[in-house]
Amino acid sequence: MNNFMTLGQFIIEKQAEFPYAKGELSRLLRDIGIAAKIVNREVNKAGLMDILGSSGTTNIQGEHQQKLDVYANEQFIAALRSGGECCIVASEENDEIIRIESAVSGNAKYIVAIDPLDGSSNIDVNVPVGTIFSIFRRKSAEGPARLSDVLQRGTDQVAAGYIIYGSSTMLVYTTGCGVNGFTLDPSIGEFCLSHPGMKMPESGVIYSINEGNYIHFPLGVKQYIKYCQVEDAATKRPYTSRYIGSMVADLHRNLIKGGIFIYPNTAAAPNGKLRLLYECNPLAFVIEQAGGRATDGANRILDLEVNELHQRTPVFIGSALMVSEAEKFMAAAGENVFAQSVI
Ligand code: AHM
Ligand code: MG
Repeated sequence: MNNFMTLGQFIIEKQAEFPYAKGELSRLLRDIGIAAKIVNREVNKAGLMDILGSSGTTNIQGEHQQKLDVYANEQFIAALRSGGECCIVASEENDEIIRIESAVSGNAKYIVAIDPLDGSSNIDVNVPVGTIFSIFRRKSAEGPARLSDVLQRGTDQVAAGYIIYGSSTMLVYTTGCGVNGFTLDPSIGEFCLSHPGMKMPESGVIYSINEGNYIHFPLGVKQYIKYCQVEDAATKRPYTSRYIGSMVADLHRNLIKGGIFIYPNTAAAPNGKLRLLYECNPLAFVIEQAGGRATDGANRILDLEVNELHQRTPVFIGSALMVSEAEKFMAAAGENVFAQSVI
């Protein structure tokens, strides 16, 4: 007998705890797991194939898309389409929502928001990248599902998670009852439960922020960074600075070791860079379920109103005590957080 549990077995076991569950969410999670394996295979052999480099197209944010982004997007959409449980996909790589007509006629009730390949600028230098996903129930009762079904608050998510394609590949997800992590065993092609009941340390010694943008940061963030760098034995400062440039990888490390990740607003980008629907909300759900916190510097991410598909938000996410400390600096800096003063 094997003493490990595969993702498929785990999902079925969890479903059995909800006697009225029809298995639709379980099948949806299974579909995401299948697409993740296909993307993982391609990410791993990216250096061997003529798949790197620009695909020559640009996404709605005006960012350069790379071939693997496009590939990952296609794989996840194809898996969700053939699975039949998802009626709309909202993707970072698509300007508009993607309606899955066959699933609509079959009364599919789930909506998936996805960043198919986060950190894609790191692909061609062998640095970890990730996939982020968020799952909602559609709100409208009949007719084709629509954009308003997608624009739901983070608190409405029924499941969310990420896949990290790193030194090993992991799928980490929550359905609102804690967080579980599965490591891909390439020898059997299965995600196996390796990190049950993941808990984020209340505090840590790692801060993750692109300090190259320091000059543009709000005053509160500048002051918090200085706080991280001051010597203080009681709080184990100075902290360690770690920034990979793939949010999934930075958060995954901080989830395990304890730490804070900040991508703030700046004068030039008043809403920050990262997207609410398919980056910040799903990761906030996971981190909160692991005991951490996620805010925009003042307000809980999961409570933010979602008005646009590709809406951005500043994000302060990680160990609960560290996020609270950073928030104090933001509050103390007052309303005019865009003050361009240099400390
Ligand atoms: P992407 O989805 O286009 O890859 O952008 C998101 C990424 C995050 O993974 C990462 O934390 C951030 O952008 C890095 O941005 P920057 O280079 O400005 O620090
Ligand atoms: Mg992204």
